[in-house]
Amino acid sequence: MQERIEIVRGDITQERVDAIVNAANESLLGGGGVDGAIHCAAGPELLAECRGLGGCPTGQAKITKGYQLPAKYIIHTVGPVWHGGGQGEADLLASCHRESLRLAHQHGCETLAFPAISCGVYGYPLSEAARVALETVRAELVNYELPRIVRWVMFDLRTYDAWKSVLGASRS
Ligand code: AR6
Repeated sequence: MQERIEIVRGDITQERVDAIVNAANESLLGGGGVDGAIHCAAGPELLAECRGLGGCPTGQAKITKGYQLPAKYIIHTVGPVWHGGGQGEADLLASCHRESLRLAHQHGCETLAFPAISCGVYGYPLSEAARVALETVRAELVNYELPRIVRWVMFDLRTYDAWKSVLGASRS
């Protein structure tokens, strides 16, 4: 299982994978952070498709085309805002990962890239988010042959280190 999970540093908009995941908000109409970078790189047709989706509740996911991205699809998921951990944040973050994987599987994606959902302006603590993300994906991959590879693409070193240390701890 572990060989199906990768953690790298980089800009997710440049990933040559079948689908990338966007950390969106419930409007699905763009924003800052990775969402802004994805809309900018994919081009205005992405916003046009998103307008027809009618938003997305927290913990759910919706898929669009990738337009000008190297990725064929974008899976837009809405992570929880961190309120201290007592408002179902971990369940919602796990659901984002499960729903994204399910859509990737349904669309025959061999490769899927995630950012650190909720770890920017939504304020989720890094090591707790890493644990939820990695445990959820690892448990779900047992049920699916596809995606074959799930890669986290981390923009900054702190996030990369948090994911690496959770993955390393689970390997030993
Ligand atoms: N590639 C990979 N990761 C990135 C990139 C990139 N190009 N740019 C930023 N990150 P955030 P959230 C990282 O704030 O916390 C938006 O406005 C970033 O360093 O983008 O889920 C939405 O519209 C951080 O580790 O998402 C929502 O309103 C991670 O992506 C809200 O932000 C997530 O940070 C969602 O907040």
